[in-house]
Amino acid sequence: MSQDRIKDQKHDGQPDVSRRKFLNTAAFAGLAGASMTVGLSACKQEEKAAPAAAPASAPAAASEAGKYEVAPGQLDTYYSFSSGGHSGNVRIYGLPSGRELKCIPVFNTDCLVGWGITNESKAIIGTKPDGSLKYQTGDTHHVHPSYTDGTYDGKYLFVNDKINSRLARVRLDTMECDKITELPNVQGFHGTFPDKRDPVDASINHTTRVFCGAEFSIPLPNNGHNIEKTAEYRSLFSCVDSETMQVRWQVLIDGNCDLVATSYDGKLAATNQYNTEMGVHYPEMMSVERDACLFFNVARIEEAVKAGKVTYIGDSKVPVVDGRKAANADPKTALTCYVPIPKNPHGVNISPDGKYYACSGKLSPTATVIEHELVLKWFEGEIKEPRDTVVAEPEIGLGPLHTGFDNKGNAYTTLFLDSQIVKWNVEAAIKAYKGDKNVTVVLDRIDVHYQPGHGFTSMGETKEADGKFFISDNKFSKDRFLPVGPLHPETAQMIDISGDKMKLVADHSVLSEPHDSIVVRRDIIKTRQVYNMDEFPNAVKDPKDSGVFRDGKKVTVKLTGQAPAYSMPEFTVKKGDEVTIILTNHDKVEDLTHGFAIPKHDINFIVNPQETKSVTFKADKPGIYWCYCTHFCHALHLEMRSRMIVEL
Ligand code: CUK
Ligand code: CUA
Ligand code: CA
Repeated sequence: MSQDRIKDQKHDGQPDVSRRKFLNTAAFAGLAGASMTVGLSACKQEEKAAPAAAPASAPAAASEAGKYEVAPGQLDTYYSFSSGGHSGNVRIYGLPSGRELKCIPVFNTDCLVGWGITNESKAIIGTKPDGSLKYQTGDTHHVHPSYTDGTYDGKYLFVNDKINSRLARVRLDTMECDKITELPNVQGFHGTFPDKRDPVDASINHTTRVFCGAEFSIPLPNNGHNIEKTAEYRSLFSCVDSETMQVRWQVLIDGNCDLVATSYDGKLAATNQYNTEMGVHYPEMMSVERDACLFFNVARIEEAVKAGKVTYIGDSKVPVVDGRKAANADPKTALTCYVPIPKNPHGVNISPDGKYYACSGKLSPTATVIEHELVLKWFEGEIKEPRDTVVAEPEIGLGPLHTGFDNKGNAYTTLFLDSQIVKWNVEAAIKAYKGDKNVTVVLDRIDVHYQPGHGFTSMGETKEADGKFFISDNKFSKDRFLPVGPLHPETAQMIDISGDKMKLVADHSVLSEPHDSIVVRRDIIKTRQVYNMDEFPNAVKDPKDSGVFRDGKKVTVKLTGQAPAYSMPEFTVKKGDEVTIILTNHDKVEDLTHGFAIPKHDINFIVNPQETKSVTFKADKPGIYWCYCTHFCHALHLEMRSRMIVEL
């Protein structure tokens, strides 16, 4: 694959017609073994009947181009919130323009704002006893906002960290992270989804729980014992309280968790499982024809927790209930339901009408449709086999991963191996599954560039899905943008899905390496323009309160900033002091941010209007240090300085 990539690389600005070969499907067929080959040929037959693919890089017609343009001075109609992958952050861009708006540091450190440098951000990320950060890296895959009654309420955004098994919460009024929780006994925390309403208390219609799936199975507890007993490795599915951010409970399961979806009535959470084999190496993980989509009965789990039918793992105080298959054979008392799905499925998404879950096959060319009501019926004992909850399984193409929905009953699935998006109709697929031969299931296909992972529609994960845009988050961009060296950006391609045929209307470059995004109508998001000084207990409310306050070797320096000056032009500390600087921005004007950097002390952070931040460091180098404003704020921005004197 890497050789093909190099061979296909063109730097002359001309589109390379052979580019789609660079991850050729034959190689993957070999990898996936016999069942993939079957899938491959089956799909090829179907391909003939399906509508032809759009021309590879058809530009939007000239007359169309202006339609998606956001003119200077105009605002976008949507926010897109996007995970930053192993950048550890969350990004915001506008749609349809693709304008980059902000990177929110979450699990990473970021000297633009001082994330991981200020005391306040360190307290959120978590520190070791010596005050240094507990973790400095993260891998964000899935971002989902809080819901009220099935649609976004603009309050919070939740995002996972796969590396260190943490869930973070971002406040949407300030677009800053305010809490991070580490999940006990979990590795590879991957999928996450908040509930869309409270499943237990019908009077509460907003997000109260955030569900978190663990992808990797480990010895429980993971303390050096039982390392070779791989058949006993297990994963946990966790529920975090959206307000306190405490872990409420966990479910011990067979197999693994990958992505997570929640139902609109709050009754079920679902996760796709690609490793029901509980294999340790990938050939084992591909050994069975069907893995599963696993459903959790939230109310029953919480009853079991209440009734004390729980265990505890290691030092963890989080109650754990038993969701393993053998313990849940009787549907009427089961906490979990394992629905068989072909093969190493990836992605589980619920349709905006709340009726169906779509689970893609990844190594099978199919999407499996599971009916929500039928899963509930299985839990009531009215349906015998979990597999009988499946109402459709159309063949849609090779390497299907994630599905987005419009408001007309159509699904749009990314096909990683085919480098395409396939549009298919859910009700038609259900009819075809029942034997109706006169329905057209696959309605359209379009090439994307290249190898799409996530795909999502505007408002598509809410009951307000509007059927306007589908964004294909492609894993390879190769020749689509100016070359920037061996590491390429990714492409978020914008497709107009409002008509019968999909239309590729924009290539947006995105910095490596987003996994998932959501597209939110702009009226839902209500941000603050400035902070409120009273919210910061350590605020220096009056410039007259500025000064150097000594308590033995501990020194607190209180400062304010108002363009173009800090309240003290200089301050003096002694060598060996532990210095805490508290800085309050007294400017009230929107967008008037100040910075504060201290040369040779590795200090760099900002304070936004009316905000207070603090840093603590050792003053161990005698001399003078010009603390300066890093953020352009005023005609006299360069003059905005304060002299730190460190005496011998
Ligand atoms: S996983 Cu990345 S393409 Cu983390 Cu959502 Cu499917
Ligand atoms: Cu204050 Cu630049
Ligand atoms: Ca498998």
